Amino acid sequence: MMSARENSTRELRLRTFHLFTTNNSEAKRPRSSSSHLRAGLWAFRWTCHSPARSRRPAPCCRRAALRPPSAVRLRRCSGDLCGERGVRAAGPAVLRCVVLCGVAERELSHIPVSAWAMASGTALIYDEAMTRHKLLWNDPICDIEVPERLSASYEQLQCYHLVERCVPVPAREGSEEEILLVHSSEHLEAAKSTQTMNEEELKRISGNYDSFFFHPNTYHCARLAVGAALQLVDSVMSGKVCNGMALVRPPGHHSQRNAANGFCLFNNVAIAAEYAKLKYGLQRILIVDWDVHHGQGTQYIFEEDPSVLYFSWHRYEHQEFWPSLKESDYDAVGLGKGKGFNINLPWNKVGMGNSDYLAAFFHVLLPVAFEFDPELVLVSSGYDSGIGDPEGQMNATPEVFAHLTHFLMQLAHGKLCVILEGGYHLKSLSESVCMTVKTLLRDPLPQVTGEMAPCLSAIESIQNVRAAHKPYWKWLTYEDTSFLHNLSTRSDLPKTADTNPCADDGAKITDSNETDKIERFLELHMKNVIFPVPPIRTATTAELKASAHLNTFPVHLHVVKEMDKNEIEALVSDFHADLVKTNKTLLSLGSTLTILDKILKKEVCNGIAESPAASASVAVALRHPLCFGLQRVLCIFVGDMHIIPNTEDGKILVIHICKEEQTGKSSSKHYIVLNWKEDADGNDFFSAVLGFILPVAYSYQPNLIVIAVGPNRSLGISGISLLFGLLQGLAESRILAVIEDTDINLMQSVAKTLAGASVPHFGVHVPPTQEKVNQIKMLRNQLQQDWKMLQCSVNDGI
Ligand code: Q9C
Ligand code: ZN
Repeated sequence: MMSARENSTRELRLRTFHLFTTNNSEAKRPRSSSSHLRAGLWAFRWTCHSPARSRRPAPCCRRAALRPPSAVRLRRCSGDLCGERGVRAAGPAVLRCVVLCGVAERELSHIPVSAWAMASGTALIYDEAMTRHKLLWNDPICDIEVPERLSASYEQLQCYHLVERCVPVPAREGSEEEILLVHSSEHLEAAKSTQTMNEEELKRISGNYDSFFFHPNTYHCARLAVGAALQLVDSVMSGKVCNGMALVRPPGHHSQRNAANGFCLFNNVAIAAEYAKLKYGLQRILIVDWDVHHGQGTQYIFEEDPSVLYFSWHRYEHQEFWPSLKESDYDAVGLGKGKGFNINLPWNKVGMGNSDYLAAFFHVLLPVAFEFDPELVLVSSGYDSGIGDPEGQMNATPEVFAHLTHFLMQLAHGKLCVILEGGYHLKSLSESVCMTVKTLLRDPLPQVTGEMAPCLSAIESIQNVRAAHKPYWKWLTYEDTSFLHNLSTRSDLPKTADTNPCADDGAKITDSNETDKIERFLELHMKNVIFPVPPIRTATTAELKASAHLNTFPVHLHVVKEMDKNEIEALVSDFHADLVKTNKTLLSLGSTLTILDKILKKEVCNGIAESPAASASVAVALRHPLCFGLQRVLCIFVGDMHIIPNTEDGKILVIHICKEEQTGKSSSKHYIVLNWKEDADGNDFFSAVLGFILPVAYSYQPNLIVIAVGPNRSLGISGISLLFGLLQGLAESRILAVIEDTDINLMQSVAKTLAGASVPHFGVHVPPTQEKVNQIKMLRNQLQQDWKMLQCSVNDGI
């Protein structure tokens, strides 16, 4: 282990030197006086484990101006380098040094926030050239796929200052060879031949396909769209960035081996997946298609391929909605070797909203995805599933896409490529794009709005897809899953044939009023949703930093000032002399309260405190006036916790995870006991986090989360880190960790996760035992009336 790390440091040093020398054409060696070098050295120091024994730190490193303004900025480096991946891990950090070197010298004197943010590594691909494909004639079916979809999204990104925080990556044309990875040469030639056609010919050939239009620029744009997706895959797989988004037109997911379809010419995401398999030898790729249409093109391409797991939810309405295919239903699970690797979640009603989408993630996609354990995640990112879209007619608001993105960032070490598909309400589309990119950049997430309860029809669809996939996925083994044949939506099917609201002019006028109304709604809504990001990510104390060896830890942790004993005593005295028994407890309580204070004042997002008596610390903190203004605090207790706060007024919800032997207590609405002992041979906790803890937490919508780890904990480091990683989506990321544990590795891992590193890899996934599943089932039955996001079937308790 040590030698791998040393190796990695050495390699990093060599490669860094190499980059300096090749990056600067005038000087063959790094100039010690150059700001480039200083910035590079800075990055080097922080990204490698060397505490600069041999060299004194450059004086500039000590200057505030050259420090990253928050832990956020360099955390990816830490994630990669602190992992147990040895030499291989050197790549990303080195490449990030290049990014830093790319900052112009004059900017370095007061380095802008954006420059440091680049180091966190989110690629953005946008090329105006892709706006040059457009509809030349009248066609009410295709007229929504406009160039402004791209430009409006980009302008909104500029508005939020997100563009400058991303790494700009140029698009390129996908080569013919690359297109042929998925498409037939007949299809390629047909597309190529349209470049020189006149309008009449274009119109004629467009008529050969369902819902497609050609423009003389279409072929070029479609090749750029393919190339953009491949550039994104290369940027992520090479470690240049950890994630990214490509804004492309035309979209891709309806396109098939031999046909254009549904505004799509080449299947950008499918080509990206084949390319990633070929070029990087990937064996497991997850494609998440959250566009409101079924990506039947993608389904056909990977139907028999177990190396690509395809998930799509889509407006279906019992096959009434386009493309109206039998094979878009939940029972299309894949073919041959690919059985189980195609997951369709059909929506049989319009108006699906935030809670329906979250329920689909909790009860279908995420557990499958964690069990699949992808090496790369691609998103067919259509925003026609968002509110106001004329095609989708759904109700999900932009911030839900932040949450969907955040969940997917917990997979594949954060390797996530988001590629645009549909989205036809310009305001809804561009706000949703912004929420996605903001999340990729690791800003804290806004709270999801709306009632947290999936609708009946959504639950029915979720139940059926779970039943269909039970034979293929271990986590479903002991779950009760039976098919539901009499769906509640069967009766309200339209009786008349006319389901197209665009058919008469009256409908069009109503539509445009509706569009304006949603636009005004979103203008206001986003003002309520977007909030200022605290300047510092993670707070901790000096003792902790030293004891957990966080000094050499590359993530920048903010050390809070210690209080002296008198100060703390004054602070604590009135309430709880009873709880605070030792001096040591008192001191640690001081730090806990200081960190909590900073979280609540929004000076930091989250913090980590060590305590010799975690349950006492938490009890005191929660009774402190600081917490009086909070409506809902979610407390997750792991291990033995002797003092349980009073949960009667509903302002505190406790989930207590402990070994089974130790408790006879029973669960109630605000005090939930989860007896869980992680399997020694593998990780089974993810199913409890995804299927139980997250649904309860999202139903509750806390303003603050306290996670306390006491003695005798029954979870391993990876389980606890997963909990931290996933719960960061809630409470605007306000998480206080209080840890009573001498396990330095746990401290480090929690600190890293809070600071924004991707969650560490879990052990082998093992299915939870029947006993464990039964416990979850019982809790679900008991609590799903109170915490409605737990609902995933209509059989019992509803
Ligand atoms: N009555 C994407 O969102 N609608 N494509 C056809 C025919 C086509 C959507 C309606 C919708 C295509 C990428
Ligand atoms: Zn779509």
